[in-house]
Amino acid sequence: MGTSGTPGAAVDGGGVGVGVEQSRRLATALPGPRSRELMTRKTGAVAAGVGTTMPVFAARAAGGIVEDVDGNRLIDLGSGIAVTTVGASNPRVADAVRQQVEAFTHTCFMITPYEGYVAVAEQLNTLTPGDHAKRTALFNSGAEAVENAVKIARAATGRQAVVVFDHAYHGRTNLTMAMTAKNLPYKHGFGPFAPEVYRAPLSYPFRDGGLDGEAAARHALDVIDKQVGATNLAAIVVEPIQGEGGFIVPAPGFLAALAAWCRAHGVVFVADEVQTGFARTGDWFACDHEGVVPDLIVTAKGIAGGLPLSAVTGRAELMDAPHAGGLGGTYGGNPIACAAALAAIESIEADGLLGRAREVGALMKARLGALVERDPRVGDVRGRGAMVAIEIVRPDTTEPDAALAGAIAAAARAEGVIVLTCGTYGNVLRFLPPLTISDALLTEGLDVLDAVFGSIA
Ligand code: PLZ
Repeated sequence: MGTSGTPGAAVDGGGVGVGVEQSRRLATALPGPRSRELMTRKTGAVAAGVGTTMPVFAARAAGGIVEDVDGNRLIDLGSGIAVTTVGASNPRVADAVRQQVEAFTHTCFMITPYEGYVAVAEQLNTLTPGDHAKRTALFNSGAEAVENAVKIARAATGRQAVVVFDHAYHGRTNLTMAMTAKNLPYKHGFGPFAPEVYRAPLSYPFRDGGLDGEAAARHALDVIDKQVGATNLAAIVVEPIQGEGGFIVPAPGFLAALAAWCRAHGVVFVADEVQTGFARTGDWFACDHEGVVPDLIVTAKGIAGGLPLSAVTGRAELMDAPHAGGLGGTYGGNPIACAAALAAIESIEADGLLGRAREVGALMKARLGALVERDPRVGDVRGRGAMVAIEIVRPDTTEPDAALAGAIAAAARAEGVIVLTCGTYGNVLRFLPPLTISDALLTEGLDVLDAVFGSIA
């Protein structure tokens, strides 16, 4: 990929980053001695609440490889949770960051503005679904942007209630904890939570008996109508494909029916595309796939090639509703992060990463689909583009098997493949590699997974 050209070709790092060889290598057992030393320091210095999926410390990363401090090279099937979509150390992003650091690192956009912020806003206004007049505001994290979307919806409607869904994940701040469904690890002991947040049932084809999208939406809207009331409701916030909740793809028509109901009742329809956005699903945004046009769209993660940046983009009249000075923050739309975002967007366009996401997805779906056919412990394969997951169950049932999912992920990691889990029941293995991964590396990662399934009873 990148400057070296052919999508899917094995690359040595020249086109995807700064010289990290694109091959898996186990120089030591994992974790190696240097990582173990660092882990001891981490335990002594870092709050215990900050967890570690893989006790292996990174030294460098590029393309589809993360190299650790002991010289091990891991195949990255997680992109640092959907962030390094254009590749860790993407050359365009790295150059843009270097140039911006030399120009200036910070002025605070609210004090003396700069062009990069405006240019990112213009890009988002163009790239997000819908051709209506739009405005954008930039923030630092996904959670911060979700909170701001709620602030904007409340200011615009004069209403307070917010509806979210079963299995939702929206962040770890107080309001977004209230919006997130899962207690452990996100909420336990951290209440009280923000009021006026209500939860509706989701379309979850593997677990709702395959309700069609419209029926699932009617079910949700009935709950919303009876328990909240449209005239109290500022916004419905939904992930078009749920991320942390288990890569749950709602049945076709579910999102469109919710959006139509919102339009009819003056409710702001907010798409949280923090995990699904920026080419991950093979379109710029997951909403594009069904032609759903949200009133507000929240983005983060893949937006800036690894730098912290997030955004709320939406209808001009909604976005302009909060009073002057009502939105902001010291670092929101930091100039280095904005330069990185412009470079990441350029990479998605110049390197054909929307198409590449579909290729990566097709390869993963074929391999994981074969696993579903072959292994009764794999209940479902689902996803869109380069966002694919399998759900691990007790053989031939839908009963979640989190212990087995955890054991499989751990065994794959021990072989040098970064595999992430997710799901309300902790039984989903999710695959979301950087789009600059080669077919060869991706295939090798999936071979390791196959072997692990064969060896775990
Ligand atoms: N909305 C849809 O996926 C972040 C969370 C990891 P922040 N998902 C990864 C963890 O355990 O903290 C996410 C998301 C969706 C919002 C967020 C929040 O984004 O940048 O982590 O605040």
